[in-house]
Amino acid sequence: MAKAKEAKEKKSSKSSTKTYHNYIGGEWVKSLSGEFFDNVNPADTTDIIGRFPKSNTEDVNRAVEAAKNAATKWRRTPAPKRAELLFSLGEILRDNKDRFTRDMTREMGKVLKEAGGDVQEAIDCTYYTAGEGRRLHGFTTPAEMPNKFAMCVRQPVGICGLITPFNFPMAIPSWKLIPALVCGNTVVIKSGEDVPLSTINLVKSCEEAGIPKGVVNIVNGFGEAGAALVDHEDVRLISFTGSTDTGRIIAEQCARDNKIVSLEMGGKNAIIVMDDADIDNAVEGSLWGAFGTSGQRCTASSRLVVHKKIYKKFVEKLVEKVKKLRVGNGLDAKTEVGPVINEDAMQKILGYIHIGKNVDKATLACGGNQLTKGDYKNGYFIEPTVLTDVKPGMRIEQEEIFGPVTCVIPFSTLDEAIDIVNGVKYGLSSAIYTQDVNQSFYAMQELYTGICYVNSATIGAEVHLPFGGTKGTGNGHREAGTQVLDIFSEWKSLYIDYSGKLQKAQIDAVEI
Ligand code: UN1
Repeated sequence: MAKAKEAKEKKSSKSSTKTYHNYIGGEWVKSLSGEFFDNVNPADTTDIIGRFPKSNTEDVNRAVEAAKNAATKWRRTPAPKRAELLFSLGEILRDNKDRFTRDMTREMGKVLKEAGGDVQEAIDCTYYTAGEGRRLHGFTTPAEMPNKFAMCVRQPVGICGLITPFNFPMAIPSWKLIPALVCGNTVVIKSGEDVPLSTINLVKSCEEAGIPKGVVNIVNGFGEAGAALVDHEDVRLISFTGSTDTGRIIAEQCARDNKIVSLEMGGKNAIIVMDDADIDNAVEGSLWGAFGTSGQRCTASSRLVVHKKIYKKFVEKLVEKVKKLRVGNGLDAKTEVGPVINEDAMQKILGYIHIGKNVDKATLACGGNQLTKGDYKNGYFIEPTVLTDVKPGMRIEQEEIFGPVTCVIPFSTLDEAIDIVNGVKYGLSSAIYTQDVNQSFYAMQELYTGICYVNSATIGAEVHLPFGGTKGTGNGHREAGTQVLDIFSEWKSLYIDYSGKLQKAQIDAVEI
């Protein structure tokens, strides 16, 4: 277990601290482990948000049992009726947006505006995906024999285990939960250990919306709970967003058990800035893409691939703006860049800055330090950092940093830039700034990522388009859009022979 987390657990909770529980079978129940962990504000670790259960395998077993007991009734509930409850859920999320936003900023650190965007993404996902309750389209198609009908429908997969990360504490759980429910599955969620309150807020809203007992269950805690969910024989599907290392372990376990597994993992996303680009717009986009959410997005613009002709000017303008970014507690409306999530994350990011300067020998154009004084003293703050003169192949250019750090890489031709963007093991998001329609279409064709933007940063996906990446980012699935339904349902082909006799497909001749 992460050192920082252990420290959190050891910290004795004040008696006034609110205690939260797991939600299993429609009841808020204590963990059978009897253990708790403190959830702290990353901007001020003396601010303890609450005590959350450190769930064990037995808790997970109980949650899966509850999901199993609820499965048949929920599966048989007509999809439009399931969707009605989800529309109510959307209203509850909308009505509580401000409270959920503040809770999220307090436990996760992202600034209020962005936390509001996160809750909004959950609302959008809920309304959009609930609409599928009246579609969930299958198809009909001609049969090859006379007097025979053929069609294809979606059926639920069963019990789904949802393992969610810290960086989008409500949006990402909703991307998994809502389609799972509309398709007729029951779920057990293992919340991200740094952000359990936001996921509990989502689950409480499900309870309030009248989603039947046992359909949605949540266990809070660490790796033990996640592993127990992945290992459970009654869990048919695991949907995971998080690190590539954990995703690989999950995929291996799921392969052994023949489970369906959808993975959304790392990114090393890049923006190409062509010499004809509107530089100021490209700088604004880079600033937002690299330092929004303190760079803790799978879609973060962690590489800026800039044409040699405008490189110097671009770097000057960018660095000037980065130096002015206001770092602080996300609850302060003036803050532009919040803390990073915890001590481990901070050390990892500082480690990469060290590698960038001392091993890769890139130029540190600004930032590079932890902020420790004054208001920063109890938080995990890092100066927004720009490394320039970065070359393809350097570690900082290849590996996901997941923090407020971006690398600037010069190039000469569009093909060279595309090779740089594609030359990493991930393939989530990419972008190009250019005024030239031919260049933009060529880039859209050649950039091998799941998402590609023109004249916009690599972040900001909308819920009605598929989300996911190529290569090491995932395993071929897409969340969001209607494409997510292919994760949470399985196709069933139906043949109805109304000829009144035996007709053998592929064998009997049909008279024409
Ligand atoms: C993530 O970084 O894991 O496109 C999700 C975006 C957000 C979602 C990011 N809508 O940046």
